This record gives sequence, C-alpha cells and structure tokens, in this order.
Amino acid sequence: MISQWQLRAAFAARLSDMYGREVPAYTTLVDVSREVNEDVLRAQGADAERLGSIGRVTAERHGAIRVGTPAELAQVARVFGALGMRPVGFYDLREAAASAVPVVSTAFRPVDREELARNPFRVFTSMLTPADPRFFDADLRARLETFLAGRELFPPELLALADRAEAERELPEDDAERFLQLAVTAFELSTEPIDRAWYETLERVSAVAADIGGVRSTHINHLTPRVLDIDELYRRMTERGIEMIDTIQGPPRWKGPDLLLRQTSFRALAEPRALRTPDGQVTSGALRVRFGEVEARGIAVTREGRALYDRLLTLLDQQAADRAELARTLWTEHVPGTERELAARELAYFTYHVVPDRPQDGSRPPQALDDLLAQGWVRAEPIVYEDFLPRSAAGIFQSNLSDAGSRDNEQQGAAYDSDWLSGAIGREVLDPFALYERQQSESLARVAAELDVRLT
Ligand code: OOG
Ligand code: NI
Repeated sequence: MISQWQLRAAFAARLSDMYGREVPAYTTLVDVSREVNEDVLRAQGADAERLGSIGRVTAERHGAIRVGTPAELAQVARVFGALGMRPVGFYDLREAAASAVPVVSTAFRPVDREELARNPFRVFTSMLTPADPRFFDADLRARLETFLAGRELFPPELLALADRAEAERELPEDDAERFLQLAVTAFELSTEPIDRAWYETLERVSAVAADIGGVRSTHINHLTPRVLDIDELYRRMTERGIEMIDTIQGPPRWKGPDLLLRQTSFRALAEPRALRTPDGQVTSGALRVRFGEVEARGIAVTREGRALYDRLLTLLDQQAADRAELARTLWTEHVPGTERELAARELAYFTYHVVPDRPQDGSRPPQALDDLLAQGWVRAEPIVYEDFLPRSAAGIFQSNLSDAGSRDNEQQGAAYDSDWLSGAIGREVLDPFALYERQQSESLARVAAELDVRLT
C-alpha cells in the first residue's frame, strides 16, 4: 500500500522531473538552489535548519496551476485531496493595483505538522473570473464559458482513483502507479494546436486569461524550489546571465528573524507551441507563459504580525526612495529583532516544547510561559510560513505579462470570497491563521500537561 504522503512525495518528485524536461532553466534554478543551501548549511550549521530540516527544504517545492471554472477547481481539489492536500487561504489577484489579473486563488497543501514535515508540497491554484465585468464583456464571457464547459482537464479514471485515495488514505501499488502517471500527464504542456485568433482575443484582456481559457488543457505554470539565502541565489543567477525580475518580493533582507516569504523569478521563456491560424493551417509559434521562481520561507506571523507587515508595505508605497534601503529602515524601526520579542508581542507563531535535559534539582516549574522560557524549562521553535502573499503573487504573475492587460475600472467587480470558493468546490477553504494558531496552542497544551502547570 502507498500512503497519501508517499503519493504526495512521489507526485512532487515526478512533476519536478517532468518540468525539468519541459523547462531546462528550471533545472538550473534547482541546481543553484541546492548549491546555495549546501553553502548556508556549511556556514551556519544547525541554525540553517531552524525552519525545516535540510531534507525537507531540499525536496520542498510549490507548483502553480491555473484553471477556468469552479467545476474544474472542484476536480483539482479531488486530485490534490488524494495527496492529503487541502485548500488553504483565499487570494484575490484582481485587486492588485499595478498588475490586476482576472483570477482568484487558493493554495492546496498539507495542514498537519507531521504531514508538512514529511513532504510540504503545495500548489498555488488560480481560477479565472469570467463573471468579472471589469475584464470580460457579456459577449466574451459567454464565449469563454462555452469554451471552458466543453473541455476536460482530468480523465474520469484519474478522478475515480483520486476519490479512492482520498477516502482510503492510501492506494495499492498498481493503482498508485496509474494515479501518478495520469496525474502528472494532466499537468504536462499539451501539443494540441492552439486556436490563434481565440488565444489573441483573450490575450487582449490578459495574458493569464489566454493561458487559461485559450487552450483545451491545463499545465504546470512554474515549480518553485526553496532556498535558504535568496539574495545569494539572486546574485548567482544574475552572474550566470539569467535575467531576474527587478526585486525580491516580500519582506526585506534585514538583521532580524526571517518572516513570511521572500520570492523572486525570471521572466517567462519562449516555448514552441503549435498554433492553428484562421485558415486552418497549423504553424509552429512560440508563447511566453512559463517561468522560473524561487523562494525563501520565514516564520509564520499572527494576524497582528500580518497587519504590521501590510502597514509597512503601505508606508513603503508612499515613498519614492530606494525601496530596499527604506524597507530595511522601516523594519528595523517597527519589527522586533528577535524571536523572543516576536513571541512576546504575539506577532509570530511558535511551538513550545519541554526541554528534556533541563537541570533536575527537584524545583517546581514556574506557571508563566515567560519564566519557563527564561529559566530553560521550555524552548520555542518558530513555525514556518506555509502560505503565500497576495502582493507577491501578483508580482510573480507579472513574470509572464508583457503589458498590463485591460481592466475597466468603471465597472463593479464580481464578488468572490473565501466562502464563495468553499461553496464552489464543496470543501471548506481553511484559514491559514487558524491552522498556525492551532499548532501553537496544541503545543502549549502539551507543555502544560507535561509540566503540570497552568500557563498564565
Ligand atoms: C501564480 C503566481 C503566484 C506565488 O508563488 O506567489 C505564485 C501563477 O503565476 O499562476 O505562484
Ligand atoms: Ni509561485
């Protein structure tokens, strides 16, 4: 029997092999990430593994896919449900100022601590919003919905196997093999000719709309390795002549603890694709859709921590000065510079653990968490951020947009939110804050029970 986490790890590994064949630059990114990770581990020792073992980090990937309809998203949820991945978080990329993209998104990922430690594979999944009149007029919406209704992204056999894997939380070896083959194939780039006129019609609204609704299948858009020093990676990729986007998205590099998520990418590469012209001829063309991305993960922040982050971004937006320098200044001024303070001010999440080899002099442990920490009874481990950032995601989407597309701001946007998404896919979209909070409070409950204290 192959368990869910083994299926998930195998799927991530095979997807990575497939994507490396399709997009060789991805392999370069993985190689450079591995080199940087080895160097960081050598330089920092155990500190380098504070937010995940090197085994976890080396295997860690997130993918990005894009689908067209709630029905397709519901099928995606079944495929990832088979792998023990649940929808977490709601991201509205339609609102991003400079780079509005007509999609709403969630991320499928494991949610339990042990499952995350085994393999944290996650997929940022976006769904097109044809019902949003700011992007699509009534006529284009109707044509788009008809086109999408007529395609099949996932064969029924794959979905049936997925349902079984989800219900039984494992599959017999032969079925697992079949499931993995079908699942990886579903995310390969199709060789079917693309209707050029239709693709270009959608491209005038948004390159992302064309990538989703202009073809009859879906594909993995990028697969992102995790790196322990993203500034160093950025330098090494640039040295190799690979042109990266201008910035590293997310929090600045600074002297305090790494928080949330920092990401960067290189621009989409031209890939050969078969195109069908209006007179019915098939020609070979090239499309720039898929790109390379890399990320560094920091500590998960609480709602208050997140509000602080968003506030600092707003402050940053109001300034014309060198953003990187100013970001560092702002962070130094407003964000606590140690894990201890982040925890004390309830800005970030930690799990708490009784220290096994503390001096046993027969004394009773104090009741306050602060004292338990200060006197060495308990230690705090940061919880790694497992999710995404809407602003960064909007910036990452830009990696394959050559122009801003068109959005008619006179129109009222169609309402989509987390509840709507839950209803559309028939599964609860989970609140990431609640998941981190639960990890933290469960660890505190264990400490209280083990030490027989009330934890004031
Ligand atoms: C998804 C872009 C967002 C991230 O890491 O923030 C993303 C896409 O391009 O489909 O992957
Ligand atoms: Ni990404």
